[in-house]
Amino acid sequence: MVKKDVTVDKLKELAKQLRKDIIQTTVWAGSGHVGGAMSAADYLVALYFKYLNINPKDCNKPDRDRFILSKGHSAVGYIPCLSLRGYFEKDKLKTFNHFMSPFGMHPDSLKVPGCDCSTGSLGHGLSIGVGLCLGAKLQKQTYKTVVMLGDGECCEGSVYEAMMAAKHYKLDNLIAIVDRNGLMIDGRTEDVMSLEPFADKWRAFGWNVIEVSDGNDMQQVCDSLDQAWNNDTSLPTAIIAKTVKGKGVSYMEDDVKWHYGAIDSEKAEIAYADIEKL
Ligand SMILES: Cc1ncc(C[n+]2csc(CCOP(=O)(O)OP(=O)(O)O)c2C)c(N)n1
Repeated sequence: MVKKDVTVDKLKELAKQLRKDIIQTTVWAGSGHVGGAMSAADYLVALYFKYLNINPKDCNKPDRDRFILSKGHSAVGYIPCLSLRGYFEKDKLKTFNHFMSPFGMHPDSLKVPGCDCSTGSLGHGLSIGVGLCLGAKLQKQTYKTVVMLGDGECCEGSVYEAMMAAKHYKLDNLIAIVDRNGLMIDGRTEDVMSLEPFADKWRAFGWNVIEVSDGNDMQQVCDSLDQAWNNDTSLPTAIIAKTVKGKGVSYMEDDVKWHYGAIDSEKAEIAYADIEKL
């Protein structure tokens, strides 16, 4: 059940907190894929605090909604979000990416409480989401599966096979969110492997498409998720959300150098001050 009492203002505050936790976790880890974690932070918070039917006290509830972080390298955003949502204490994030920690640079569903799917090798999450949605239909379960993809990830051909299957099997219980920050590991998507007209590609594959002009604006994030949750078509839904890589930190925003990086204490202080102003 969508939590109607969780307001946009409350979610904005939580997104600020998550961004600070991402910076702190990256400092503890020594380095991390911080840019794509910051672009995805608003959707992660909205999903975990308002939309997903989940219970941190009962991680394996059979009828829970599922979430797959297909862009698994953004674990430094996802795992602190699970902590913020109450799956485990924040103190445990101090071990992030350390030897023997449950928390690596990519999420491991056998070790991270609340994590439904191990990811990291790009291009697999949507296919796994298709399988979960088919399984839910066969078992007459009504839960939804949400898959978050990177736009650079959408260079992978397997994404398009999954898109085709989702329409074929009328998976109206599947929601894909593409974090369209325009950057990948080594440049702009449109220079490395152009995707445009991107939303039209999803439409051509038969999806119900919602385009979001600012996926870091919590009101727009919630409007798009309201629409997705109220999907009255028999089609799977794709939210194509324009975001900013490194969102919230002046020296990171829209700079491919911050796909992955290390943050020293001086840079961390600047980041916290920038985030406070959001
Ligand atoms: C199959 C595969 N190939 C290459 C990589 C290495 N890799 C990690 S992140 C990344 C770029 C992904 O770009 P995008 O999906 O746009 O992520 P974001 O900008 O949201 O961080 C690549 C190529 C990988 N993880 N998996």
